[in-house]
Amino acid sequence: MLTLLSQRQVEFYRENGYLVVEALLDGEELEKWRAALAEGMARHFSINARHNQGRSDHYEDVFVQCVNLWKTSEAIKQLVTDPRLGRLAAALAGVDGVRLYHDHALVKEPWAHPTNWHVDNAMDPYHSRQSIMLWVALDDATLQNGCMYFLPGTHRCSRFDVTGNLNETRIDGLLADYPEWRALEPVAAEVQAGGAVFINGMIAHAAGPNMTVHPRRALAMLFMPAGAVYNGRPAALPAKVAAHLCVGDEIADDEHLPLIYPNS
Ligand SMILES: O=C(O)CCC(=O)C(=O)O
Ligand SMILES: [Fe+2]
Repeated sequence: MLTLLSQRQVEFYRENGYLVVEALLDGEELEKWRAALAEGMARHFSINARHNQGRSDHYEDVFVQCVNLWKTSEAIKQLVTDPRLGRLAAALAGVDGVRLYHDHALVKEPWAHPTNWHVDNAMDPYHSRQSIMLWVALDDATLQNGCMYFLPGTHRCSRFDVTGNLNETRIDGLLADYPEWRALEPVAAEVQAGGAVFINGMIAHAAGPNMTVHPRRALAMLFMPAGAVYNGRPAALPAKVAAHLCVGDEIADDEHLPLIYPNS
């Protein structure tokens, strides 16, 4: 596993709001991650309904998403709580420590629709420009099968009150709130299997449709800066964690939101 990033990579991330890293995983690790994803998703669907409950058909046509596989799969837990990944994320975000807010599997099936433009952290239970996601490609993510796209630099001027809507049929709903971004050229982030994209929680991003007959698999980790405080939006927090939080409280539940780095 790649464990060091260059100063140039850190600068690129801070300037643009995302960073593509090739070969985060070596070939053997990639196979282990793929097997863990298959096992973790099978286990998830043996417990949960196959369909994303409460979601419209449109969202189901965008991807199959499974949140918090680490809670039911020991194999996934080992991967997504790896302090080496937390250390890379913390270095890019410029924070002392990170907690795992949640993991999620994102599988774009053949003919899946595009992922609408959105801003992740605006939906999260804490607001921070240092929130960071690590999105690991378990298949080559290409222009054909739905790689991600970014509006570079938008992580510095996006607002916490505008999320974009993953559920509507228009891909560009987010831009109704940011008409000035219509002039920005999106950058496609193709990445080979085993590579990854670090994504600032406040950058505008999207993904294309899958125009191939193979799934596009990814496993992502949302890392919350240690010390982040609750904004009153429960989002994907476990209900029992949210029930004990008041707006302004630090979110520091070691059982449900483990400190990944430092992990002493
Ligand atoms: O995998 C995708 O298509 C998009 C994922 C995404 O936007 C996210 O995980 O926040
Ligand atoms: Fe996203």
